[in-house]
Amino acid sequence: MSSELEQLPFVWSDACLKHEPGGEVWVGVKTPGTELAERAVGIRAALAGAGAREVEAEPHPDRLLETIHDPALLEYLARAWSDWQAAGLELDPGQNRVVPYLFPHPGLTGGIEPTEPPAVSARAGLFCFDTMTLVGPGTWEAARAAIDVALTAADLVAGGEPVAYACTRPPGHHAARSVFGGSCYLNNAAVAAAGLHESIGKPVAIVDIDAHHGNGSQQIFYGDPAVLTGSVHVDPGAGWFPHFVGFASEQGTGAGRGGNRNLPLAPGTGDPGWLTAVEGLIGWALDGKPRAIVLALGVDAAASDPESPFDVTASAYRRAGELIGESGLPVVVVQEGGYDLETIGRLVLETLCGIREGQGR
Ligand code: SP5
Ligand code: ZN
Repeated sequence: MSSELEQLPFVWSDACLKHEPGGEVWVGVKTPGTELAERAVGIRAALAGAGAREVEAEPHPDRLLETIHDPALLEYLARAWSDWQAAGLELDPGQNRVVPYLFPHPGLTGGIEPTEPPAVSARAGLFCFDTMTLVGPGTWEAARAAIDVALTAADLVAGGEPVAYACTRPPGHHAARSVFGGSCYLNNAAVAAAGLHESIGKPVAIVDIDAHHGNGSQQIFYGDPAVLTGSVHVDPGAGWFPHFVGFASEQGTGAGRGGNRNLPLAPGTGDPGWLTAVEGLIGWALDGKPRAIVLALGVDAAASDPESPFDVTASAYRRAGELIGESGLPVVVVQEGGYDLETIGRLVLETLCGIREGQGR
């Protein structure tokens, strides 16, 4: 048995397996789900096989979660499935997941703040920004458990661990303060950052290397100097999700001006271009003198991944980990995307090995 990750703490909750997306509605068609429980199972197997130490997630109160998300979103998500069922929508018209059908665009409301509609079918569009992020019976329990996973990892780092890994599922970086989407419901990395700036100090930097722009983390902290947010991702201007945000011109506002950095890359980017961007992003974050790093680790930039057009190898993920580790800062690693079940465990493992090496351990 390998011991590459000997004693590295990875935080786990069985409840994270309870979310079953049940598909993704894309251009009106229900396609198979991509954000599957098997992802977390594959990661767990790889880390256990490398000698990492599994830590059960500790329940945490809602206090930090409520600093990140609008209470209306939390109340909605907690009841979305039971309300959908109670409204009979599961049987008539026969939809076994919560799916929105209209959205209160600013152009529809003319700038009037929309209120929560009494129709359950309409309510979904007030809180969800796409049609691909469905809610079913286990969704809330899993999403809330992922917050406990992230906060437990943040506690371990606050307690002196140089690095802790949070096996968060569903992922979180597309979830903004009052809306969810992109296979994400609650922003695990943002809540971990809130925990860290309370325990370790400000600022904290979120470094997001998922293949997609971390739009939720950007939005949550856009005007907040306590958390720097940086993301390297496939260029939304080249036709990629989240399409409307993630451009280099988005740099923060007010007291948070200069505190957001986007490095969009062309589809097809491989190791050299991706690693140059990752290194640049880490350098930018370190210029802000953070006290800790939250690594929003999506491994969907890998060449084998079905959801992104990047061509990144496992050894580049290891090098990215080294660069993070060489910062000398405490690191909470929060799982975001990564959809190739064959390679997801190895990609996470390589990244964590890199962090350890970079930290000189
Ligand atoms: C956390 C994360 O990596 N979320 C990624 C969400 C991006 N999904 C975009 C999907 C765009 C449409 N793809 C068509 C495939 C239909 N199944
Ligand atoms: Zn992604």
